[in-house]
Amino acid sequence: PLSRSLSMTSLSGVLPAWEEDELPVEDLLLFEVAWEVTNKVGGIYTVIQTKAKITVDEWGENYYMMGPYFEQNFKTQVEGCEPPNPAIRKAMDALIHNGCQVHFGRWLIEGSPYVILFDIGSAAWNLDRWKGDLWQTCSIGLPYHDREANDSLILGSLIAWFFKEVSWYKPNVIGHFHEWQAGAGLILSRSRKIPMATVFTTHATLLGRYLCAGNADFYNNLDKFNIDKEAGERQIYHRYCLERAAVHCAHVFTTVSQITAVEANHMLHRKPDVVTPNGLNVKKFSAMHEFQNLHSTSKIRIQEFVRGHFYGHLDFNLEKTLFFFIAGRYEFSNKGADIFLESLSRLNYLLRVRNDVTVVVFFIMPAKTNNFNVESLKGQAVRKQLWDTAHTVKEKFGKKLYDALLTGTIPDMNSILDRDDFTIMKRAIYATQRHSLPPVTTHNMLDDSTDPILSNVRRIGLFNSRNDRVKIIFHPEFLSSTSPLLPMDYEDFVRGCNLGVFPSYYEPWGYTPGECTVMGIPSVTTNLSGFGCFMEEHVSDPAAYGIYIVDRRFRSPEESCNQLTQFMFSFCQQSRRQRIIQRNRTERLSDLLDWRYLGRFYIHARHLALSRAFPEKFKMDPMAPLKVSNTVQTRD
Ligand code: G6P
Ligand code: 1S3
Repeated sequence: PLSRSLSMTSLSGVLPAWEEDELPVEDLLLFEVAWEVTNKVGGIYTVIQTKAKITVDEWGENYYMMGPYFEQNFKTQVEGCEPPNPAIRKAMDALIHNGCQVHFGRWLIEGSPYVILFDIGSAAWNLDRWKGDLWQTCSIGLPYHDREANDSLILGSLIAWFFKEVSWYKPNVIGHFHEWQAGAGLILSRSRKIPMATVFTTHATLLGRYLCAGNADFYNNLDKFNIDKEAGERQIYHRYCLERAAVHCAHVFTTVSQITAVEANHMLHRKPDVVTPNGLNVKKFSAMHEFQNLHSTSKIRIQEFVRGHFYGHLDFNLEKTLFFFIAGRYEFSNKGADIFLESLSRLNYLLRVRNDVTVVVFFIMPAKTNNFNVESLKGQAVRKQLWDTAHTVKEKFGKKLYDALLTGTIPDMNSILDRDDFTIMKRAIYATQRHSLPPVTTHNMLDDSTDPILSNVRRIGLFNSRNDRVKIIFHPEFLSSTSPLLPMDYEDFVRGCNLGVFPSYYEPWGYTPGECTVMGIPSVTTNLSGFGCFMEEHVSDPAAYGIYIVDRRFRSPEESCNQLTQFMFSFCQQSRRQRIIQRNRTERLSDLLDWRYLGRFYIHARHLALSRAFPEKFKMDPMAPLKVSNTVQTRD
């Protein structure tokens, strides 16, 4: 068999089954709360946005997402409408009559879930009172200068108030809260004894993220950190308290991977009840070759960009050029950009001495910039000018050729182009002369001298010179199809690349390699990322399927660098045919990442929460066997 089966038991212990008639969702309301509902900040947006479809399929009109209201997001992503449920309307009105704005509508994503969005600004005048309430209830004090924590308290207070109003109508409610920013709502609802079942999911722990970024040997010292002291020293003690209190108030606590479950146990002192791995909304093409064609068309667009960026230095063969990329939140060492750069410098050496392949590497990580730089824009303008010149000359050439053929003659090829044609061609070629190397970054960086990627590029000396076989392009902004420089959205860009490289040190799940997988693009991940561990557990030979897992757990950084270099070098040694076969195999793993299967863990978490919150009404047999239909098998 090409892979082992994914069984629900292997991930999170035994998943008990419910009797079919035990859980009538018509009598239940499900509310999912996150700061990133209609509001893209990072990975949690992807979780709730991609999961919406399967949740709406299950819950229909009884499913509501809740988050902060931002006018721009509402205008562009939400279709306002009336709540169909009178209890929701009345609860909203109670808040509105007290001067707080609440908005309702359908989020225009797949599944069109209902959203209830709370205007933080309209309720900010309550902040001091609500801070007092929080202090009285659980002795957590928030400093005035932490805007994010204050906003999360306002959101949480509004949400707890809303749940209180809903509870007058006595529905059975499940509240699922994501990450510490939604934690206050859970803490306040529970402390006010509102009858509801609660789930809290963490997508990373606050301390884990900070400690890893600070270069601590995190995983070997998990049990040794003095967590209160560490949080205090980083001035995040109050946030940490919100996170930890939410974890302990919830009926059910979940996180996105086994590795983060271990981390949470140490950092937050509660073992997660369920691991809820992140899925994707996988779309299958009816024809297998379809995604290969998409790779080809997107790659042509990236090649066009590269032609412009390297104008005057295009002495490498684009047919023998591979495109690698790293993308994500700009956390230099957490996302593994540090070992990636070091490995690229080694790869550059290997390719110079042993291979004729060129690798162009894109870093897509947003940093502070002052717009595109002139040199990059000029590159695309020069390319466009060359294209226009070639087109003009081709038109004239074609017309003369056509006229000659009409008169039954073959024209003299030496005189078919006149002096003017040569002049405009020469001028176009002269315009491609440049006295500087193609730029490493596409934007004017605000912190150029201290930027970690640029500092390391300077250290290893990868400046896009002619001798280098590894070229670097740092695009410090997320991609957009409306960009004047590289007009592609992220999905098309990924499709056009050959390899995604994500050698993270801190990565609770890691969507980027998963997104590559479902598009049939091979990727590098690590055994410190939730995704990497998940693949290691469920696929018998991940590398054969284009999932290269760097060992960052049991090897030194030097050894991990060497392993990453070897992965990239052997990838460069593959023939085109081998790459095509490998992409087919990568795409076959998509089923493993589909919410249609991974959504079962969320269902389980909700059932468990109901059985704990309302044990008389909702019973769950922990020893009941797992249903066989929950098993995913990859195709051979
Ligand atoms: C797809 C297309 C082929 C193309 C290939 C390029 O498979 O169907 O027509 O040649 O991509 O693959 P490469 O790995 O060189 O980017
Ligand atoms: C977090 O976002 P991040 O990139 O800061 O949550 C994501 C969704 O669960 C997860 O994929 C990622 O690893 C975490 O780090």
